[in-house]
Amino acid sequence: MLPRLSRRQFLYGAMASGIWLSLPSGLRADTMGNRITENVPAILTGHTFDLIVSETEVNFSGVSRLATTINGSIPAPTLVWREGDTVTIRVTNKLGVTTSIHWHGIILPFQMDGVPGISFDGIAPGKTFTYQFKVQQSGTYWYHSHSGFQEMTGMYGAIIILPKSGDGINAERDHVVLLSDWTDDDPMAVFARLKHQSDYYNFNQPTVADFFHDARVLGMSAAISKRQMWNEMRMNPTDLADLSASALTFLMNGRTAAGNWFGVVKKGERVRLRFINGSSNTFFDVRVPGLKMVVVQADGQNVEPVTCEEFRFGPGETYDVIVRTDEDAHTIFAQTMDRTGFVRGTLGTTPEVQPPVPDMDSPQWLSMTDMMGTMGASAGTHGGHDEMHGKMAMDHSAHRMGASQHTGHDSLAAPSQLVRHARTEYGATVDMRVDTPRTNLDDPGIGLRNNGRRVLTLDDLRTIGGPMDERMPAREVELHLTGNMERYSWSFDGVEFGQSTPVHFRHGERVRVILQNDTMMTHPMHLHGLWSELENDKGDFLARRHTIPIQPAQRISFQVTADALGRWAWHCHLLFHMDAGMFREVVVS
Ligand SMILES: [Cu+2]
Repeated sequence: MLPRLSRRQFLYGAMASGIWLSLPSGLRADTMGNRITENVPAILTGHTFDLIVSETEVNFSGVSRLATTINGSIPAPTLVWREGDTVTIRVTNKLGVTTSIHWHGIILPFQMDGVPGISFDGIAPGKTFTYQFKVQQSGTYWYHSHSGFQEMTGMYGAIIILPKSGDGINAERDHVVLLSDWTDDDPMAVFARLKHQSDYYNFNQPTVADFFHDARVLGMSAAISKRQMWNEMRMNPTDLADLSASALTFLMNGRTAAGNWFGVVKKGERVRLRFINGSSNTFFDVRVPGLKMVVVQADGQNVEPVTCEEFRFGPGETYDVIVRTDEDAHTIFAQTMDRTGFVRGTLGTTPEVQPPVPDMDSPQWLSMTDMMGTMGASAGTHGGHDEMHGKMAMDHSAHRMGASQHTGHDSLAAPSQLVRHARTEYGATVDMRVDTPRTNLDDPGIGLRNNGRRVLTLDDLRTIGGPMDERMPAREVELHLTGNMERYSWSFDGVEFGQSTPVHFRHGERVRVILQNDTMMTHPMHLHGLWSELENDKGDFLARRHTIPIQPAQRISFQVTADALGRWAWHCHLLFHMDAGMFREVVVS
């Protein structure tokens, strides 16, 4: 029984993964006591790797399409490196356009980082580029194209770096679980549609029935003001994702939900699952129903083990968890944040056993908290989508007093709470400014609040070993994540990448970066080449990350030790946000 599968998925999902399965059955890496069990992509080990970028025919939904692949598979081969080794990766471009590969989360010389226009010129058609660098870290990472929309059409794969001297994480079984999204449409056309109408793919629009529900619960006048408020803002409380299941098929290790990726485990085993969100547009909420997950690593860095039943992660992020199986089969369930779709796979002793698949949760509406931060919270925001009672003035300047309540800090021990909107935020590229941001990191986010499950939050994370640098930050850099939903414009401080100048870090400095989200969407912010050390609002170190998700109306900070000279990219990892302008160059000099 496959609940909630669309007819399309049901009919075609089963055949979906078979089309290109002409790969050599994977190699087995048997090292450090952890067994990496191959499934779909090849597993490549050693010091030297040859990767061929080309177009390959795939079929995920009943129609054949050309994907952009590495060595012919989706996902690309899993690369297994060893900490301390120097790796050489020859990438040959057999496409008709320039390509690139970026090693996400890997600390390396900037010329090897793989961002065309910043690190290098890209790899021209017919050419081979040789990446070479020393591997200075261990853990779970991934790689993907940084050219055009190639990542969205299949160019992503896992990287496992084996620690030089053990990482203290014991597991009898080890599986990569790489989640992604796929569209049958030309991504360029999808992008153009979003530019034209940003809620084109939102099929959870408020309906007449919703209005009468509100009228019943809140009273007619409150229901009218609630609707008016959203209309005046030209925003939509259900805008949780730019692209829904109407445009996307969700994949687990290259399989659709119906294709049901299978990972072999024995009953009672300790299993390490290396979750990678390699999607271009999708936040996933992940569970193994019935089992507790012990999170042992975030973004490749070991954390003090924390037990949860569910976690949310966005494009770019990785989490390693340990589960102990207690049945012959368990479902891995990943539903999208907007609750329009899911993907699932099975851990089990044999593929024949089919564990139950849960229903998706129902979608929730954005609340005042998601729009205005703490002021919204004090206006009463608890559960459901009934919190919009009363008419909130949408002239944000009325709330400017939020900023003046906080006096400036003369010490940099804790991040500044004073909200500073740049002059460039007052223009047509920005449709919303938050003056009373929330700094709480223990909020799991919309749709996960009070759902009866123990959901991981950023506040739960503690990287083992503490910060890489004990120095107090020498200065603060504050930037706001901004956008105009109607124009589908995304930016830092209202400035799209094309108009922007680089952010400068002095070589060797310890600097605090404050990001405030003045939009209604969660942005997974990825800084290349340097670690982002997340802290709480008191300045206490939490976790070393390469990608930090920032919720609507949230203000968070991290510290950076600018120890890597060169030019680096810093951007939202939602592919279309990056392309629409939420991208900055960072120069360390
Ligand atoms: Cu974004």
